[in-house]
Amino acid sequence: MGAIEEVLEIVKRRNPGEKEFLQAVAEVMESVRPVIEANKVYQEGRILERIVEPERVVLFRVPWVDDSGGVQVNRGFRVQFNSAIGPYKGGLRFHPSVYLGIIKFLGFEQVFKNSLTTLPMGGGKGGSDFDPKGKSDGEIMHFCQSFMTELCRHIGADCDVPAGDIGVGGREIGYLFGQYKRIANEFTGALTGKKLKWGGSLIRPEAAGYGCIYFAEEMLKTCGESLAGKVCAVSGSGNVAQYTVEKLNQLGAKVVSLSDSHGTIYDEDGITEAKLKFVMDLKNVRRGRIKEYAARHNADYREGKRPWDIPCDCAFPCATENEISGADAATLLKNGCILVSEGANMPSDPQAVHLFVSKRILYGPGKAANAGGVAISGLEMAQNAMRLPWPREEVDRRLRDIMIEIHRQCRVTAEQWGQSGNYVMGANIAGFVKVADAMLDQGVV
Ligand code: NDP
Ligand code: 2IT
Repeated sequence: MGAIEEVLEIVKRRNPGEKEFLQAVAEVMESVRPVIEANKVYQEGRILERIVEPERVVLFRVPWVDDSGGVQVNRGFRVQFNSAIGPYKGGLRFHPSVYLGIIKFLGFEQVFKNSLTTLPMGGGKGGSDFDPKGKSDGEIMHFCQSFMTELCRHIGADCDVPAGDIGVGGREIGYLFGQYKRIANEFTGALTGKKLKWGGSLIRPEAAGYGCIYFAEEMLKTCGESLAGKVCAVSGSGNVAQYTVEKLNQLGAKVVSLSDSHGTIYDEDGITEAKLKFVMDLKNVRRGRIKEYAARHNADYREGKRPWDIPCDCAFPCATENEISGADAATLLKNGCILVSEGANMPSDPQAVHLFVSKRILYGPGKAANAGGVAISGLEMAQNAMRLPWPREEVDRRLRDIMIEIHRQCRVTAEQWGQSGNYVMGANIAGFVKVADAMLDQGVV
């Protein structure tokens, strides 16, 4: 058995039932195969066996009291995956589907994503199976305070810095930060995604979506194309989807879809700036369903459906993992889609990834294309440490430069390993080598 197969066997045996984690590991292992075969030092240092094992997993009880006085109990997680190149860094996800396998897949992806950003950040992820849907502000606050009461002993500005992800935005980061500050008795950058008036960074809310589009622009430039005039399908309607649409509009593209966990809207006339404002109010303030958009703006609503059968030039999955199946990918290709840039983490299943890569479309995997979010979190950490905020233009310029650099690393690395244009290989190998070399330098730890 080869080194890669052996590691995959160990991972399967040690992590039974954690299918998203196994999926993420299998993809990275397949990509780094030639690097491992060409560099005996990685095998001698058992880098693969070490890199698939989180440095620390914290699992805890989160008890809280709901509005009717009932006691509720959720599970909290923080997976501190790898600190070879910096403090653990990565978001928190509050969603009923959360279990250890989801947090481990996200933490594992984060290790390589953070490595690609060029900033000194290790990888981690956390969250809870708490469902924020239908909860009052008070219930969200009580839950966040209980969650942080335990989490606070495991994090810190130089140790582990959480941020948002699905179900965790500015409101939740506020409650979490308030409780952290109260218990730790210090105002430090132990969380990112903070609001502007109390330590946040300009452009952080926009960063994942804008970055995903900057990455798409770079991919299109390699064949002399641009986003102007392109018909674009976007999934999701949360933080990443909203700013993906905003940037696409600014660049002259036409966005025709958005979705949520209940269904998809198809607006052939395009989701203009004014219509996007409606979506932001609907999702961020009123916390309603995307279905309302259809009635208000005379668009199609497709209950229970995803956007991938809508004809488009470019697709931007910005909702969740495995939201593009092999069959969806085939439909996108049949309809002439030439580019997929992933705002979400691992939104394409392995069959979809295989199709995109083998048909040689411009396919930007999440760990490269959505790295703008965590990159600006890294810049928020820098600003907090300096106690100096940077202007909007400066942060946006740095975001663009970072996305250009990630794109360059992917291209050059893929080329170097004889896989020209394969952004999956490029991202996985470039992300891996930096972390693996740091692990070798630091000995067997
Ligand atoms: P939000 O909570 O703001 O929005 C999530 C969106 O995805 C909502 O529209 C939600 O619908 C939909 N969604 C969530 N789960 C499912 C599901 N199981 N099936 C269908 N739709 C679903 O999260 P974000 O926008 O922050 O995150 C979206 C994706 O981007 C995630 O994969 C996340 O990991 C990734 N990401 C986020 C970054 C960030 O900084 N926030 C950075 C990089 C990546 P509904 O409202 O019905 O639940
Ligand atoms: O998946 C991700 O990169 C995020 N949710 C953002 C993490 C962060 O620390 O900003």
